[in-house]
Amino acid sequence: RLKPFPQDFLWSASTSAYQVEGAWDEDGKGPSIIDTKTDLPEGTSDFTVASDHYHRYKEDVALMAEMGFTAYRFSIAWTRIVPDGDGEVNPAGVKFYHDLIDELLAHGIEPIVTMFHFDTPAALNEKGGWASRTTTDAFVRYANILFDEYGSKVKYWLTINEQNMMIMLGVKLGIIDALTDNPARELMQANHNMFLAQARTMIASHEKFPENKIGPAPNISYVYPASPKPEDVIAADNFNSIRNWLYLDLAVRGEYNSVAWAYLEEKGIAPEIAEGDLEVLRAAKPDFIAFNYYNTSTVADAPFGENPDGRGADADQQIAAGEEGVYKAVDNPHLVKTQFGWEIDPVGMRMTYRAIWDRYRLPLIVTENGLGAFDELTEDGRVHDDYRIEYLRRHLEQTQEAITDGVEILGYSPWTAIDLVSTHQGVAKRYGFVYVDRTEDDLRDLARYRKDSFYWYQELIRTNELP
Ligand code: BGP
Repeated sequence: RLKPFPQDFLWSASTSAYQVEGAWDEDGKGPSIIDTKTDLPEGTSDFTVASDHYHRYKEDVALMAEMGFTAYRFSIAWTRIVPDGDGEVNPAGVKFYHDLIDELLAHGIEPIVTMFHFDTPAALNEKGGWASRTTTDAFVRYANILFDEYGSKVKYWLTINEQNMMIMLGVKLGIIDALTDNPARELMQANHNMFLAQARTMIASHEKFPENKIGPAPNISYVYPASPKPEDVIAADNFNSIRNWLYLDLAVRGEYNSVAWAYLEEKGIAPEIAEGDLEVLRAAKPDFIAFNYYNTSTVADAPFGENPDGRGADADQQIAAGEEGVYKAVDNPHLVKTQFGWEIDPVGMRMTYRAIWDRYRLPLIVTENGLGAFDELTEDGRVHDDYRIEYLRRHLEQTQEAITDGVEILGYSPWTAIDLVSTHQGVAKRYGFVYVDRTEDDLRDLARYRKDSFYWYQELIRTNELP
């Protein structure tokens, strides 16, 4: 009954530069805001060595090839290419990504490149960060450098990773700074400026390389009402508008949806829109929508006068919080959680595919999905991560359901190809098909070990069918 995965389906996995590369100050790389953070949020590792992929990329690409990857999603560190964000270009940084891309292509692996994954150049941050249009212009220039260097080799481009999470939770996660005394307003200005940067970048890509494909990569998650109570249903719709559609409507249609705009105005945090901005936003069209999916949200009514944020300290990119008068996030009693408290909802992924497809009718690529767990390396050098296989299998079953529902899906790129450092929960929270031997404080030898999920994914890719 289920439709098969398309023959040319992109079987991939993902990483991001600052979480996997290490070599944070080598070969002319400038500091990003991740590198200059001195007071890291609790539980966060430093990223100076990470998984040392910068020095071991050949070994890592060989492992990806062994699994049979037909694509690999990674990000380029802006400050390797332009160390201070908008000045001189660093030839050694440019060369590193040529080498990586060439290595992938030599193994028949299609690169899927994220241009920006949380690592804003520190020098631009000092000049006002994303709330300043200096950063918008600098990004567009950087993007053009990337197209000129790699545009003839790289067909798939992602502009900005999880812009919505950066804006909603980035300060807490330590991946963006808010520098003024009205941070919520400042972040919404940063958001607007990022969309302008993205729109101009999409237009530039289409002009320079019409055959290449480019799109946004937000984190999208279906929102359930906590009950059929009409007030809960409205709360779910509100949260959906400000968490999901605010971001995708701007990326795809170049407009603020009316519910989100009313919310921004009411809060006094609406961005300043300069003349001509909306024309630029509307002129840009993505070729696909990439999205990261970990789980759904469930929300209830949040009456004024009651504090709806019952889990403020636990909130992160997958554990929603709440806002008085808007929504209150609650646990979904029908779902179990990972070891890190994230609900697991494969059917919600099918709903997410359908919701995005229904609203925009653009092909989709999953650029993250996966299970963070405390993996254990056994004495014989294996990792028995049957829980991860189960997680991925159930999400891929629902992906096939969505394909059968008629959704056009181009590829699946789970988080992560190899173990790397979590955004805010350290080295012990692992996602990879390949185990990297290090702990928080002890780098050991950073040796690579194939997990059981490695062989499972290999079999899946070989047969193009779920084992
Ligand atoms: C997404 C980010 C990734 C990644 C992932 C897992 O929000 O795009 O960079 O880290 O979540 O999150 P974590 O590392 O917090 O478990």
